[in-house]
Amino acid sequence: MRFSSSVLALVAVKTIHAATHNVAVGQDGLAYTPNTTYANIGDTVIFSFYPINHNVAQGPFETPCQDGNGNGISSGFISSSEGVANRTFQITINDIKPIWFYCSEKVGGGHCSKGMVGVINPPQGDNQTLAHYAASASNVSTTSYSEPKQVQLGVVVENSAGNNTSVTSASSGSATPSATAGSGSSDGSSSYGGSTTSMSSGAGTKKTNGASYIDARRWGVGAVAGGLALALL
Ligand SMILES: [Cu+2]
Repeated sequence: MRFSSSVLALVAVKTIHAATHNVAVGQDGLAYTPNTTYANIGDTVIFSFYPINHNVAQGPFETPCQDGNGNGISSGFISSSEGVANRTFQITINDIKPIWFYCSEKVGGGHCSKGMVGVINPPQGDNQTLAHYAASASNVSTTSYSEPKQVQLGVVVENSAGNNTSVTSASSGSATPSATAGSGSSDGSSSYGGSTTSMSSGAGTKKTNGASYIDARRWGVGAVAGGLALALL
């Protein structure tokens, strides 16, 4: 009994000390910054997206720019016209296996081929390095890229710090911009026109694609729940 309780204690400590790692996507050109992350089980990795259009897709080391069986993490495309996007992609590390990932945007010769690759927990003492992965990727034609999946093995979360706003970003609070954004005139709720300090939170609500927005909200609920769970720990 004594033994098992100390195991439990260890587990608890490990949970409490779960860390958060941040990765900027496209902030420094066609790159993830940092491109290598060392994360423990239970840690969270948060990807923040910069212009113009990127994603994070996992695939086997042997076949860069391709998602293999398609069962790995996938952020779906997240775009920003300026500054950090108003959505992030977040994953929780469930084991310490390497996670090789890339951007499957094909514009400009293909981001993956241009070096937009990264890894979480690269193998140690192994010749599978990120440099090798990138070198192989540079030879992959965009016609061979896997089509990006939708969100998988992670959540897309509203990023209130995001400023992906177009002309008239409303101040209406990030949580419920919703369908009205597209349909226009009717309710006039969140007064644009007038006023003042356009916004406190800076939570821009992107109006262009309602579909993925709703999706983001849906995932956001899970994230909030996850956050609560963390807080309870
Ligand atoms: Cu990209």
